[in-house]
Amino acid sequence: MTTTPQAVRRASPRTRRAATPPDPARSLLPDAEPVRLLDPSGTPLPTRTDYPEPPAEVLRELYRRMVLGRRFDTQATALTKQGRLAVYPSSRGQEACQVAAVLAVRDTDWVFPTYRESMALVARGIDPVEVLTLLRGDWHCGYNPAAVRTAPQCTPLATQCVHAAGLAHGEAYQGRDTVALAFIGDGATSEGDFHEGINFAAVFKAPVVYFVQNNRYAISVPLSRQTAAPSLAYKGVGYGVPSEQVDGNDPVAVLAVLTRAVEHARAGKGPFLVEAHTYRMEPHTNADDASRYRDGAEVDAWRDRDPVTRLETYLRARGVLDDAAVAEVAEQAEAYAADLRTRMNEQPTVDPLSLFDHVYAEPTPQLVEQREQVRAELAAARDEEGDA
Ligand SMILES: Cc1ncc(C[n+]2csc(CCOP(=O)(O)OP(=O)(O)O)c2C)c(N)n1
Repeated sequence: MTTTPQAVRRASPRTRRAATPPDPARSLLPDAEPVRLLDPSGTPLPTRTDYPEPPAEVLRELYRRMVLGRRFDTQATALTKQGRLAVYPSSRGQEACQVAAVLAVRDTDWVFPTYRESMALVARGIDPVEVLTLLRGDWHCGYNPAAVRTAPQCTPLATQCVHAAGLAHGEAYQGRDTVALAFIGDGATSEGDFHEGINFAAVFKAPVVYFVQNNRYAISVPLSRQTAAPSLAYKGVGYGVPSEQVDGNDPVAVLAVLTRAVEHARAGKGPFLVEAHTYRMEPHTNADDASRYRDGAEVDAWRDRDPVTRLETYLRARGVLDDAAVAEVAEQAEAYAADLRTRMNEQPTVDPLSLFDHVYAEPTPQLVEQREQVRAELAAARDEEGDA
């Protein structure tokens, strides 16, 4: 007797279940909805008992660093208008992501930032003047990456994903439990380096957390023109990497999800991918006009989901933040910005000839020639100034 398709469909439920192997992809997929622990008004949501809330003192520190971070960001934008900074990519609106991410890792872990992460770096405790050195037009990143376990801010999109995989693999290979946290934007997840980095990390179980800040735009390219994936977090499954989505304007949820992702990586279970849904409130940089590609009503809608206000409302309601504490943090933020202004207004002494240092261990003949050309031009300019 032959078995017809109809007969297979009629088979008992027990037989059918036994014939279906478990789907290994299921455990890798993110939840369909982003994790959210506070609603946009700051009211706690009782829906996610699987993500324990971080302790109150950690949340107070998260709030403090977010307020300082926002003030830093506003000051940096002002410095571009005063000619003290060549360019600045603001992360206003992304404070929950920027600050929670660095609170989720240890000082001994490594952070791999992009140009968008100046706020994250100051939240990590790096001197703000050092953080802005590159954007001021100097040739180096301003800080010693090895000393602060933070790579230089990457402008070439997604290259940091490969660096993070290599560093994390190297650290694990040497028996250390260092985790690498790689920031990346939504647009950059279309770059080859993102895919190569996450694939390498998955194959070698390198302890990397890939943290995608989906701020809806890659300069003027909206997410809808960037990907057909249901969400960017789904990009993990093809590489065997578990992932999660989170409301990126909910500071409590971002910290809870990233804390778990970091624990996963540190426990030797390999990389983890987190996608935070957030919004870039400012233009791509001060050199961009965002009104040419997005609508003011959209920006206003996101203003209502402000992460700083959301956390402040929640902490006040919980009784762990009051007027005096809020005023004290605001005062700290003003002092921080004033110090940054003063130091950024000091004329930096830069030696144009240092541009040629450290390009190669042995300078090429072309570099030697170009260096000589610049040296002669500088000397001539000095002579002219002397004559005048
Ligand atoms: C390899 C590479 N291609 C193109 C660019 C030019 N570029 C700079 S920023 C940017 C958009 C990136 O958007 P996204 O990854 O979403 O990050 P966001 O700027 O929104 O933080 C582009 C295309 C670049 N820096 N590097």
